[in-house]
Amino acid sequence: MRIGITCYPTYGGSGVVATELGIELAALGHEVHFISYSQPFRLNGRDDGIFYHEVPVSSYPVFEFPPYDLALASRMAEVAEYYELDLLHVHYAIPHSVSALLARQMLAVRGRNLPFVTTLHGTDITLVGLDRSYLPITRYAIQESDGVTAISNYLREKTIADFNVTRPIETITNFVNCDVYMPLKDEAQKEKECVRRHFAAPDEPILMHLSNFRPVKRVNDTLKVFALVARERPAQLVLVGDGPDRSSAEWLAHDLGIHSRVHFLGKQDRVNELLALADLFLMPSEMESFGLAALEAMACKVPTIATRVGGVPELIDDGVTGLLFPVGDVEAMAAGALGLLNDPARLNAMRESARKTAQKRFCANLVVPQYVRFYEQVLEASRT
Ligand code: GMT
Repeated sequence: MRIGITCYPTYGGSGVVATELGIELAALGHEVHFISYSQPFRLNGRDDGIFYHEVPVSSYPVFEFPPYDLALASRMAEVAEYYELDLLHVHYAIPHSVSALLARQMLAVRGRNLPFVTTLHGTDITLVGLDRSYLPITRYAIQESDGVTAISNYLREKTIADFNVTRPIETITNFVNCDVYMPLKDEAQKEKECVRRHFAAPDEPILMHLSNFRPVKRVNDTLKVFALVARERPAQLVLVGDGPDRSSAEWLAHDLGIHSRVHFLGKQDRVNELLALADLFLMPSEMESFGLAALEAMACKVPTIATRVGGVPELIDDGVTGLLFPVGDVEAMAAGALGLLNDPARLNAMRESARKTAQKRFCANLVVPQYVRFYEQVLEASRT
């Protein structure tokens, strides 16, 4: 198949899923065309079967807001025609599904069929999509998509309830490549120890957080949990990523007196190598429709201390592959983390279960074929 993929190319889970999906599809022999305003950050631009098409957005003095969604629709139609795409797959409904709808209509009048699949990721439904200025058009584009998927049952049900969507929505969960996200192999152990030494002494556990540092991630709760843990035993906290809440988190680390134990790494490539250094992952989010970062940690054999929100319970089995707590209950999260760190046998059992769950339920080689089957169904239906 020739598949066009559109996503937000910068830091963020939906862009990561879209990019990883494109890479996996290309590895299966499909031709993948990314159409976006910049190259998705996990692509290196030289992968076989993967092409990148930039969307130029002209700015004129008359435009207070340059219309990216229109430029995207034009480019989608152009790329689809030139490269004979079979379908488009857009990640994050706003505005991508609206642009895809326009592209489909532009080609339809020229007698060309271009079905599109919309994958819902999270705040496109739970936050932005519910804003009155976006809700009607988002609902329309979801309803008019040729196929719609959601990354968890939670998000699927939320979309049906809040958007009054009557068309079918299929749950296809997020996935992880378990050969890339994995505990470091023995031969890599020495190097791991070497990198680990940057952050922690051999007997100090490393707690890790990875996000785009937006308010929904409650990064300050990560620091508060860690401060309570560090009061009881030596430990280090590694924070990966960047975003609007980074500076307040840095100040809080200072105010809590833990800054010498907290490492802000900013945006990083190859997060798989960092995750594999951690003993516990912290994800105290206000909301997660899935929680991709926790899955990536699980695949690296790292259990997560998380909040019981959205689709997280579909990913983390409380007490088996991680621990779940109410949002904001930093004391309970710290007690949970300490309980595990002080009980190596229990922590090890949880580490094993985390990896096994990632492999058995969320591995790319199980989930990506579900997308391929879904594309085939959409193509079949769009021909009739
Ligand atoms: O909806 C968002 O916040 C944006 C999106 C992103 O691009 O980071 O995150 C969502 O999609 C991820 C990938 O499918 C999920 O793992 C995240 O749980 C989800 N975020 C939220 O629901 C807050």
